[in-house]
Amino acid sequence: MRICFVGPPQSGKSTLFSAVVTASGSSVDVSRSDQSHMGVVKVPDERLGWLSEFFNPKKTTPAELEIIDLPGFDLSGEAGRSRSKAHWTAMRQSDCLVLVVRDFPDDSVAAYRSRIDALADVQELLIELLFADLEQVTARVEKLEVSVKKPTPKRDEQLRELELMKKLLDALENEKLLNEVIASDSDAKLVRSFGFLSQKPVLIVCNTSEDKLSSTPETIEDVPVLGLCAQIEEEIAQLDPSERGEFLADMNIDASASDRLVRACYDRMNLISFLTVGDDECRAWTIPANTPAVDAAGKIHSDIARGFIRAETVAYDDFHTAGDMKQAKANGTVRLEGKTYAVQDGDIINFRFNV
Ligand SMILES: Nc1nc2c(ncn2[C@@H]2O[C@H](COP(=O)(O)OP(=O)(O)OP(=O)(O)O)[C@@H](O)[C@H]2O)c(=O)[nH]1
Ligand SMILES: [Mg+2]
Repeated sequence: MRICFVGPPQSGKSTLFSAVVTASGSSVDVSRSDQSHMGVVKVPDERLGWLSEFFNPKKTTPAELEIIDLPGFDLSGEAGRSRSKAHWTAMRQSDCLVLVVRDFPDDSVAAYRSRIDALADVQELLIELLFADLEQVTARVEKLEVSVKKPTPKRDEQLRELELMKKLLDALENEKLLNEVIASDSDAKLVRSFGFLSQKPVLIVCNTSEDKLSSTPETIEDVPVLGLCAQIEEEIAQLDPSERGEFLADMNIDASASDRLVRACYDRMNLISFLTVGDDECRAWTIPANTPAVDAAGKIHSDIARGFIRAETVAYDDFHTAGDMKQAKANGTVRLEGKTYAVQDGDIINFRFNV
């Protein structure tokens, strides 16, 4: 799963990126030729930490999230930069867009870009996503209208797609984001390869000054907002992990932005984690909510899905309360689930399979 930072120039995207990547202890921070950065962060999970202490395995593997940090660009052309093709592609290939807007005063930045207006920035970004989709959909409609005139074996399929594309075109022309319009799984499947931007889950990061943190709005344009101070977060990330807790408490912040951001993206993307445990490895796996057990098994290995027999499942909380597997079984909290069982966040699963 991949998230992508976008926003106006100098809004603090790279500062936040560096904070999140450093805090995660990840060494991956690749500067790419298109001026973007790529990093991998661990998804914080207290449950995995506890299980790892309990089982003392050779290896502990947290879930991971990829982050792309794109350089900002200004719609007004003030900054004289425009998004390159590579940047559009990076956005289309992401699973969640994080719009980072600036809400802090800074003289050095002010010289570069004078406006501090989070609402206007968000509105412009959302419109930008919409226009990018409009361009793609328009081109697709034009192409399909030509091809459906020919009696090819694909004609029925093309007619179906054309009907859907016209619906999308109508929505976009009325400034409706595609996530409101593409509702059914079959429609979503039909358009998946386009990577429409206004269809993606979006989260706003309001990069604000310390004194304004508590007054960050909960939503802007109906999109959830995470308020943070990127510069402070970067300082926190430089600290030794053991000192971070105290620092956060002093600042009256209950988790570092890195943790909160990753968690918030997880929620926006409707993702959950299930856990596997043992002496060799304790591991968290990322799946979409409501994934059937057999597909969760396939995440680990296609053989486990193919030879699926049962998912021996216990909720983390039940295991934690019981203290060990024997007691969890005695408490009747260890269940044998079938292929269609919808895996729950925090399920500890042992897949029984036979190939
Ligand atoms: N006061 C203050 N300054 C910040 C904060 N976050 C970033 N800055 C400063 O703002 C400037 C721009 O930060 P960057 O993180 O490079 O911004 P960016 O969005 O990556 O910029 P582009 O990639 O050029 O679009 C730098 O001088 C940062 O030190 C913050 O939370 N508070
Ligand atoms: Mg940057």
